[in-house]
Amino acid sequence: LVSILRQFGQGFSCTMGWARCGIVEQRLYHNSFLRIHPNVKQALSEGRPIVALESTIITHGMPYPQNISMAKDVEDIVRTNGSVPATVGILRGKIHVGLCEEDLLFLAKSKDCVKVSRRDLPYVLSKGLSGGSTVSATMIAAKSAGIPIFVTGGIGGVHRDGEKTMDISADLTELGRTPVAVISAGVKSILDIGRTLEYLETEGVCVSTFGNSQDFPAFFTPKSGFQAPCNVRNEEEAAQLIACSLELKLGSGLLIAVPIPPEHSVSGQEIEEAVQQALKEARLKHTTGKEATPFLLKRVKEITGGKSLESNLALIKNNAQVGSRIAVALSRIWK
Ligand code: PSU
Ligand code: MN
Repeated sequence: LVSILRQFGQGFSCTMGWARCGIVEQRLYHNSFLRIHPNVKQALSEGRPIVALESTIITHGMPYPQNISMAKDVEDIVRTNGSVPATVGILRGKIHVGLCEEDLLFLAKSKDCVKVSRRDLPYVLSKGLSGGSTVSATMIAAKSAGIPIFVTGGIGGVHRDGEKTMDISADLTELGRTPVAVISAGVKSILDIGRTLEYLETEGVCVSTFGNSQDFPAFFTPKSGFQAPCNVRNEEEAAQLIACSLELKLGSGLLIAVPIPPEHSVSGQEIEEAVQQALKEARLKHTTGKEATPFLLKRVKEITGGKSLESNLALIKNNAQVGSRIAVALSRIWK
């Protein structure tokens, strides 16, 4: 099998083909916790564009049944735009890269799935548990499988009052240490966006907006009031940015922030009021640690009467389209 994979590797004119085969070999012989779906494996061996997707958004970010229809729609959008979707999830102690419909439904319906970040992986895997992968855990899985592009809705960040509580998402340190490009709609205003951008700078993460503005988006709204350090105007420029980072072997990730399409954005003031109320409730209830983000997301949704969920769905689908096209553009220049 190794020799077949090597021959495959020789068929590629470029180093990425080799690197991918190397990763497949490594997986077969060294990482018994990784399961790559046959469709994803085939796409990897053929050098086709692939987009990794997270699953905490399914298990902890949205209610059933919106979560399952979102997960399937996003995969379809990735396919329609030319890439192979690879949703990452943890099932019975294995990290799956690429989920079948049954697995997706299991995660969407499950009430006791763990929210799995980098620090949770050894525990969850060694105990044979199941869970949704956060941005940090999904980046690790994507890197292990050889997938450089990952689409999500929003990443974690420095929480408001983070300078006192030290509640800073592991997503930010992961972006500093794992070479995967994360396509998101920026950072939610439940977080301290200014400090999040500062932290990303410290971690050496290349942060770029996508489109015709350098305004860093705030998830539900296209502008956060902060500027991103970089801007790419289209999929080709985004792919060149990612290819450059990979070629330099910086070892760090990139954050490509795609603003929500204006027709789906919620008024900044309406969101801010909901966020303030949710934060107050979280403080009263002493909701901290990994429960903080899911609690705030749920309350903002309830307070806005479901409006935030509608925008959430629209922006994720938009990110999936952009991310899939970036993966296609990258596959042309980075083999
Ligand atoms: N932000 C969202 N929706 C989400 C998350 C963040 O708008 O579903 C999830 C992502 O999986 C992210 C995680 O990686 O929450 C961050 O959690 P924490 O803040 O506990 O690091
Ligand atoms: Mn946290």
